[in-house]
Amino acid sequence: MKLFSKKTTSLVVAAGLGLVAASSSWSSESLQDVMKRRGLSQQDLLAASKTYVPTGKRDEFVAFSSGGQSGQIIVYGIPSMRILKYIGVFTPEPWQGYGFDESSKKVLAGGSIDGKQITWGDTHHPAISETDGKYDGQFLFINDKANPRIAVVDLRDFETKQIVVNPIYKSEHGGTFVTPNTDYVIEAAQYAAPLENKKFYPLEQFNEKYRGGVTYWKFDRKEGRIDTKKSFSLELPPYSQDLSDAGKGPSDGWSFTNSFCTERYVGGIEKGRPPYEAGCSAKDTDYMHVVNWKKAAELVAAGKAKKINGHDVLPLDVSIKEGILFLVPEPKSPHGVDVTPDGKLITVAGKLDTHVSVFSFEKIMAAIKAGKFEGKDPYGIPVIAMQDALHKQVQLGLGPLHTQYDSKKCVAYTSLYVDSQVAKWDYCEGKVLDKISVHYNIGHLMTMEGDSMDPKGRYLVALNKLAIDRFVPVGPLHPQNHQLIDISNDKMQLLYDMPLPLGEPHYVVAIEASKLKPAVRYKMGTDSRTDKPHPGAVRAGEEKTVKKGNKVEVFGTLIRSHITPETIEVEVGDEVTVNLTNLERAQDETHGFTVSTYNVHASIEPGKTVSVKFKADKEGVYPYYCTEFCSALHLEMQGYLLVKPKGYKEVKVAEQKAIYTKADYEKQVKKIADTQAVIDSVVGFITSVNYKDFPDVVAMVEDATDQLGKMPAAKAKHEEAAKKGDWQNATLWAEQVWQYQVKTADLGLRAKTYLEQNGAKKVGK
Ligand code: CUK
Ligand code: CUA
Repeated sequence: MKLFSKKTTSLVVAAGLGLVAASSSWSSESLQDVMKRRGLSQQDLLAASKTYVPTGKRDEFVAFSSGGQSGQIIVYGIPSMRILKYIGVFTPEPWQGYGFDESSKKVLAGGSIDGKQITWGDTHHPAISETDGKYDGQFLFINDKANPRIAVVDLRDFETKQIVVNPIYKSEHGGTFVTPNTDYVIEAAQYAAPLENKKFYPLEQFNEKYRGGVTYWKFDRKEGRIDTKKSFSLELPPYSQDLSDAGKGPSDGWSFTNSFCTERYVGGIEKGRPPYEAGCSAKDTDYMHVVNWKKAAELVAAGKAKKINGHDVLPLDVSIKEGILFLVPEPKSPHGVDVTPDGKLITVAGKLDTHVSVFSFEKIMAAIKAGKFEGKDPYGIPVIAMQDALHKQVQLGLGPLHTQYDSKKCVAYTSLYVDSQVAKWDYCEGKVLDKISVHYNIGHLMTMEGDSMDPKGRYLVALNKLAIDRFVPVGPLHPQNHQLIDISNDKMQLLYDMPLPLGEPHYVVAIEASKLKPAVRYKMGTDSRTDKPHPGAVRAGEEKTVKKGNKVEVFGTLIRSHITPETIEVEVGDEVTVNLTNLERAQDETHGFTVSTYNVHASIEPGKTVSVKFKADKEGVYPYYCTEFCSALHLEMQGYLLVKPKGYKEVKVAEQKAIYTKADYEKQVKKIADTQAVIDSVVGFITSVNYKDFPDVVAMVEDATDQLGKMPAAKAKHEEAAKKGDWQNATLWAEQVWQYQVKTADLGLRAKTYLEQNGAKKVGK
């Protein structure tokens, strides 16, 4: 108790002193003084107060940003713009053991193409799962443009669960976009190529043999996985399909995909031909593809698809004959296509045209119904005249790219790349309402839930491609700049610049924080990548090491501050699998695990079971340890992997000499009694209040009970050793009892603080 209470009080005193010192030095400076000293304007102060989230308070929205070439997802809060997490998706992420433990390696291996593992990705568009066209906060999807793949992230634990490879594309861009109930995840191709894998056709046969397409990945919400067998694609002309969006409300069942380079131009400057950029933007218009995906799914179910690389593909002639595919001309090399929240209009941003073109779904349907087409494209797809489909064209400025919607009716925001501006405009009346400059060269922009049927307004994030002079220089490669803009008033107000230090994020989606319901722990023994019980899981006391031939499998556990087992003995050449279950229930009590030089790492959150596997191909002594600072004795959370030479004979070594005496033992026993008093008082407090109403506290109490449960065995050992006068073992086993007490007390004190801060009430005895 002495040690314990001294430590605790001195810590409290130190913290108190620190606080006093800090507050006195700042209190002499007024807000005015700070403004003057830092050169801040009233406007700056207003902006700061709109973004500042004080300690203990939380953000209103959570944003999921594409990590661009990092192959990851970046999670941050709005309005604070504080980064909360990186999610490894197409790229290994060491902290979370992603790509360094067995189950996550399997997820990454799901993204292998032609038997080759690809460990990077060019992520572009994240999408949050929807129910009735509204964000439901359950799943997240993202695409990889470079290697045509999409990934599924479960928002219960923010972990990547699945990567699927598109079997017919070589690149893709128009993904991921979900249908209003997340029945399908849309992914459109980008650069046309032969759909059969590994088949060569010369560029001269571009028009005949190269194809684009759009894929509808069936999402099985119950399993939380994409069902590749029920997924299908539409064969499309080689038109460089680009961004896509799903219809909603009245347009549900349809989807819209932009294109560029419908010239089908093939460059080749080496052969004296004008370059791609010239040939691909020569025409005044490209095509928006209008697809009836609901009917397409029925056609596939009716056996009208043909298999390419084992995947159902509806051939062009079938789609044309069945009347599920139409084209609408759209101005020159457009970029974003964004359906309005009410599902009635479709905004296409011009890129090389200063207008956005707003198409009417109703008009498109009327033309289709009346069979009113201006002609056919070279592949026989009916083309609806632009004026027959157009609702309005609005001149916004140079380089319109992407559009998002406000909670206010008819209000949209479009990014202007060349002008480096955001335009606020009215898509019903067709007029510009406001403009604001951003820094610099904006790509996507994003409003809160602004691509759903229920936009929340409030904030807009501009995803700027260039940061130039905004931040302290860090070399020729600059960070990206996400700028937060207040859109709650008529005039937009720039609030904050956030440097994003990872890849070029293309798109970001943000959801109300209250809609996310992530777990704080796993059901004991869960494999988080399969969501199923892990075959390597064991409970406390069941730890074992099994050796079969040259395979050694460890079934171990982790709990503050102990790894079971503490030694793993193998022979050179053995294949070693270490399964570890984190027995903790308390929130945030993660342990990590690594073995020196074997390139394995696991992050094991409460309840999780993870396995790492390696070949012990080097004789020697390899420490393993916990990599998360989990407790005061975190550094002592260690063990040794002993890799012995083949046929090694044990050598008898003299026992370590005893160093502890009877006096040491008695000191330990006194320490144990004192600490028990602390525990008793904490337990007294906890049980005197309604702690059972606080699940977090219940979890801590369960963990504490676990620790206490280990004490009797250790206590019996120290008492028995003492009886024999073996002061060495008696002292060490008594120390172990005290370790269990410390961990119990640590949990108890945390529970007590939690209860005090969260308004626990006294309960009547
Ligand atoms: S794209 Cu990058 S700015 Cu991939 Cu949505 Cu438009
Ligand atoms: Cu467990 Cu550090």
